[in-house]
Amino acid sequence: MKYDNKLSIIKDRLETIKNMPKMHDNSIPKLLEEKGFSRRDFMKWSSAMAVTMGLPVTFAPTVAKAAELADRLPVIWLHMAECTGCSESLLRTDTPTIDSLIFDYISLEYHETIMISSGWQAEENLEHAIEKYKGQYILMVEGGIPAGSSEFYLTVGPHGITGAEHCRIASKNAAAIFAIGTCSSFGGIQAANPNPTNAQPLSKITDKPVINVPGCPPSEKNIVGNVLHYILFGTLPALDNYSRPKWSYGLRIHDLCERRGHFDAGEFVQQFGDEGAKDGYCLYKMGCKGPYTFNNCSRERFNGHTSWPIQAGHGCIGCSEPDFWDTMGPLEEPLTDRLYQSVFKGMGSDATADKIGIGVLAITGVAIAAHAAIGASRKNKGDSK
Ligand code: FSX
Ligand code: SF4
Ligand code: F3S
Repeated sequence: MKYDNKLSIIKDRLETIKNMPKMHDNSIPKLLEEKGFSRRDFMKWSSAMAVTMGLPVTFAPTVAKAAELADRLPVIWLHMAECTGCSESLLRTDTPTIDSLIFDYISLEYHETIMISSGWQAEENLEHAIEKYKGQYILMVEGGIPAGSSEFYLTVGPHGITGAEHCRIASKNAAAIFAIGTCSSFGGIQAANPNPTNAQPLSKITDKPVINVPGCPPSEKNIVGNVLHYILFGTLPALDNYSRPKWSYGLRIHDLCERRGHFDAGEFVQQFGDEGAKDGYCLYKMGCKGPYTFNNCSRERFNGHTSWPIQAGHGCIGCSEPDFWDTMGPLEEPLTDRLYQSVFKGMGSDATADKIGIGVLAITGVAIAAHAAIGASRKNKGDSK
């Protein structure tokens, strides 16, 4: 019943989008076919996307339809202070491929990394896209944004407009705004202490609602999934208290980690390259921050579901959490009681339930540390690992 209702809302919305002008002559099934993907591959991808977004697999045909309409919604993508890893993550999208998705299908009206134009022409393209698609375009911003009296640290284009001003102008008439990556969502590495350029998250620059899609970088599934989610629903998804969509950031890395059984059994890697590492033991003692980090990497992985940090043998560094550069270091050591102190230091009498939740998580972290120590001492008794 719950989903019947959703489905009829989505059907109406897709019908409306269908009546919007097409940006391309070709259809996505045809483009995919030309690139060697069968209809079956496309439907498989649509099923996977539906499940990723927390929808029943029966929504696959609806997700496929939404993907087919992805050229109706123009996207403007701005770059601020960052490494371009977020764009790279999208360009590595498994299916649809980089070509079919970016160049051939999603109507990417402006993207400084991949567009051909530069200088005055690029500026004009941006102004034109903002004007032409007023109230219709999706704005995606990558990177932290120098703000206040430090705005001048980031200027864009021949007019020397600041990045913050670009964001303010572009966000004004956007239909939906996504902060792509941890830098845009929370400030990122340039906002790490002492934050010399006063880099800020996008949500501090615009007063319009921003959906955060953090990760350094976020996975291609979370970027594409959020576009599809917007096409399907046209409304803000359910968000956590850091404005992250719950469908992608609702669980901790630790909850679905493939090494979790080893954690529970107290089997830990003690040193990179040791026997435990070869046997896929838990990386907690090597500094894994999976117990404190909310993201879906353990379920979705990267690069076409090929691998992810923990599978590759390094702990999670907590890259989708606010201020992780300051609060999750050193990267290759457990946090033990340090997070516990820092969380409670910042918690005044106005602490929200979510902050308390994090406090509880931190206490869990201490328990985890104790568990890890106990597990290791047990293990170490008869085992040199
Ligand atoms: Fe880089 Fe994007 Fe990290 Fe930041 O990613 S991968 S520094 S989140 O803004 O380019
Ligand atoms: Fe996985 Fe890290 Fe949790 Fe170990 S501590 S189970 S490696 S997320
Ligand atoms: Fe980042 Fe941890 Fe995933 S480091 S990519 S949130 S496994």
